[in-house]
Amino acid sequence: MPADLIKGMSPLQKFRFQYKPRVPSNLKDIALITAVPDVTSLEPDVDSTQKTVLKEVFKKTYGKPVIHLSAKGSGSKQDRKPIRASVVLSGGQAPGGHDVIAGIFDALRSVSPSSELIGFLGGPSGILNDQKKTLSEDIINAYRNTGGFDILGSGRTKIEKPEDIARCQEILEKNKIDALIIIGGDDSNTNAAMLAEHLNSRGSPVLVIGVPKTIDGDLKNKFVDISFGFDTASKVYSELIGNIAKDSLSAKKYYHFIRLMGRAASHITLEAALQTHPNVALISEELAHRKVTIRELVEDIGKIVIKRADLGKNFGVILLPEGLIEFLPEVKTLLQELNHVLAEHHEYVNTLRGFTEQSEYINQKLSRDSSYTFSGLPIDIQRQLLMDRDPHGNVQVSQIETEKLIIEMLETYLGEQKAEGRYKGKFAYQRHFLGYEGRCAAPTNFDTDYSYSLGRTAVALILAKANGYMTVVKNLAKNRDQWEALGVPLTGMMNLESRHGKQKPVIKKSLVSLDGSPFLLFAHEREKWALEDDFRFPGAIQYFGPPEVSDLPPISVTLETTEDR
Ligand code: FBP
Repeated sequence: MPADLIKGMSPLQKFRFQYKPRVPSNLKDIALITAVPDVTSLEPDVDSTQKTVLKEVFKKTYGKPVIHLSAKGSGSKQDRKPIRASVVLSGGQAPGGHDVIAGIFDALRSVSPSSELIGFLGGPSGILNDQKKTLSEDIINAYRNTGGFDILGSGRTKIEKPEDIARCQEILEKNKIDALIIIGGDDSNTNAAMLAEHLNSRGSPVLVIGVPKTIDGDLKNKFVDISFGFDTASKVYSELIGNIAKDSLSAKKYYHFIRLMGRAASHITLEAALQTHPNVALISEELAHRKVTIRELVEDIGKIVIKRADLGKNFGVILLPEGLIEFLPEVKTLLQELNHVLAEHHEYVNTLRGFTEQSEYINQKLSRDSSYTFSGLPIDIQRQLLMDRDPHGNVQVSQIETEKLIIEMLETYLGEQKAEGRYKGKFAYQRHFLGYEGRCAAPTNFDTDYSYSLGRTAVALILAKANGYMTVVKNLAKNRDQWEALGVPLTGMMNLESRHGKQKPVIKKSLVSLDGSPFLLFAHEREKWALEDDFRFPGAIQYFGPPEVSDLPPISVTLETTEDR
């Protein structure tokens, strides 16, 4: 048996280890970096009332300046003491996490070969339980340029209660750690800001730095072009959508409904639409803005299906974002009521046996309109809205099969149209959910270079004694040499939002902007895509070959950073 053929790693795995991430020029030599703070402090983009509250909450860390990193230092290593840094991966996996850690590790070693990097295991709970491992050169080398978060594991425990924040201080100080680097999304970075404030106000020397991670693309603002992981995940999905479109075009017998991950925001769906030109792509933010009901939405899709049938086309590709259901006005109201009822009556609800009893009880507590909406949803979806909650009580949108709901209602609508002689086609479908397929893919060259640069930036910020900062690498649509690394105070990205009925300071989530170039371009083209089958086939991620193929940034990032700013 030729067992050697399948022994060990795949050829790509082996070659990928040899890839040397490219970094912006101001990050090339850590010894040369000098931190240059802006002369003015960074104010968050909120009204004066919100600023007053933020100043009160973040007494020590509010109003710090942006820190620029200049490569014009002296190169002297005299006062470079070894650093003992720690790192934690928080939340959903995103391609590039291992490269952030490799970037931190290499930069620490270039500060001093005696520097150490401690990784907390299994996400933020690893800090609370003091579960950790020291990352050696061998461990790091085994994970360079690979997907996944398996070097340490990740988790969704939130460090926000005062006792958890105090416990973190205790663990970090007990372990003599100089800095904690939190790799996470908007919530984890919000908690990083709270921890930074706590440590500073208690006179602790430990620094906290956040790194922007999430495939969802909703952690971006005038400083952050995009979080790491978005590029790879959306490229994986776009490849698969292109393949499905080709199948649909060849067999001409199915409508493919493809639900895409991305939580509330539709950035992934929009990027995938720009990459592949589907017949229909639903953008939740637009539907919410137009206050489209489920019935109207189904009719809009149905009209396209009917027009295509008139052209002899009974097939197509329809993309929908996983958060869609939460944006439809009647479902949004229903969810708000459900959250309220569940919060108020959760102890009693937990004593009820099974879904039927629970839903009957809760239904009585809803308003007439919401009760009507709830009862009209398929049982599976009712169950998911009631029972599949994450540890924080949020609906787990990735578990809700919205496409099922739309397909069921579409079949009814098309049946009615057929009975009235307005539809002569045949409707057969396939359902897909693309999410977990993309979160741990081997990072693209873009994500590898970007993530590694973010890791190096974190160390440059530790050297600058920056506490409560996010690592930022800007100008991502340009060549790597023109990328620019800097540190931005986390409080400068905050606003107040209502959480569980209370106003809370949080890092502002970015939804798809209906005035932004990516959406406007999509809106301009979509009528043509609906009927003409102008599919685009991005193909598989290329790790080698011409830069025009292998180094491309996401289309939406190119559009936003070159035109919108
Ligand atoms: P983060 O916001 O933590 O980066 O997670 C992103 C995400 O992949 C979402 O797109 C998705 O809704 C969610 O995680 C799924 O969560 P889980 O991994 O717990 O199933």
